[in-house]
Amino acid sequence: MDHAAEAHRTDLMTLTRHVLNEQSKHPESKGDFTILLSHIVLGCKFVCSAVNKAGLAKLIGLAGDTNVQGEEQKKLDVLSNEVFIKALTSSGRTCILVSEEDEEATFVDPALRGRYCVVFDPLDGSSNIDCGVSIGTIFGIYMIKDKNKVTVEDVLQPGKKMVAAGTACTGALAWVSTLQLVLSTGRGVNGFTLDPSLGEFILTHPNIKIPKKGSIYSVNEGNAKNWDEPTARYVERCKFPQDGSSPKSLRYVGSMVADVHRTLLYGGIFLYPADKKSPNGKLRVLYEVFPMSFLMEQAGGQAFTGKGRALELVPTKIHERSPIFLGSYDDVEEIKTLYAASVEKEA
Ligand code: FDP
Repeated sequence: MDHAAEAHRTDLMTLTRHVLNEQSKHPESKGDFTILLSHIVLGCKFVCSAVNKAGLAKLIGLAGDTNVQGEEQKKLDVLSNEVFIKALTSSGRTCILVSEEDEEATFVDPALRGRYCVVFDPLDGSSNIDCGVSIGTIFGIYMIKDKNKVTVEDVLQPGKKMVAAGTACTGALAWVSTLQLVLSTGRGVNGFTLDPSLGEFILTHPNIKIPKKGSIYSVNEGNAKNWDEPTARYVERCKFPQDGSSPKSLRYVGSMVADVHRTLLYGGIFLYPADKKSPNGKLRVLYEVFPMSFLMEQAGGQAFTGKGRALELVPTKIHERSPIFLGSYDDVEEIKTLYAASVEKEA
């Protein structure tokens, strides 16, 4: 018997244990972050389970716009948002919440306020739900100084000020649906997989490092006719490399959470550039661009907006958008060079 392997198998590093270990490195910490995270995890598990149930309900013909009582059924993204808002509010650890689903920020009742601001997209990739393709949740966390003086400015902060970011992404392994949660608290990136029999996230991808250069590019090429020159040239180079290397493969799920999850694990680049129709790109700064850029940098990659480091952006409104290029260090470096050259040409 391999005792070392056996000991490893029975010594499970759950997400909670991992975060408590981290917490013990900060004697001043009171466990607030661990409590907050357990409420975020609840939201992530809910989204995964609701999406699985919806798929099954559709298969056996139960889904529709109305439920058995004749009431209109809530759409999954609306339902997921409600679960997140309620879980985060009741945690007693949050003060402002910004969700992709809500036009305005939610200010938590003063009696329930804590020190954290959470920005999130409860159900990213919603256009992929009906076909069972990977979707998930994206979140970023800021900390405020004074919970008695809370304003929206507390979340209009550059991404480099986030204290943590993460994603939860659905998938399937051997016909069993899975949920993988990736988390960074600013000291590297760790990946956890939900063990459905235990209901616990177990550390399965410790200390994730993105390959320095990748062989995949991920972009919606249907927008190519509206791209600017550096983006168009970069994608051309992915297909016809100038250095004699093999062309990159194209992979595009269309759920940012899934495309970035793959990029983090396999390397390469994910692009959602500006184009003539959307000069600011499509993706939202606070709860898409920032958390993903935070994870990328923590894993050794880069995130660039076409103008500068993504985490330096200072959003002026909560649903602001930005172009984004993120992934392996060398791949992002290449597109940075192309943008720098086009700025020089224009000057
Ligand atoms: P979706 O509209 O399905 O919610 O957040 C927006 C998003 O998905 C991202 O998850 C995804 O990367 C992107 O939009 C896909 O946009 P395109 O359909 O324009 O490619």
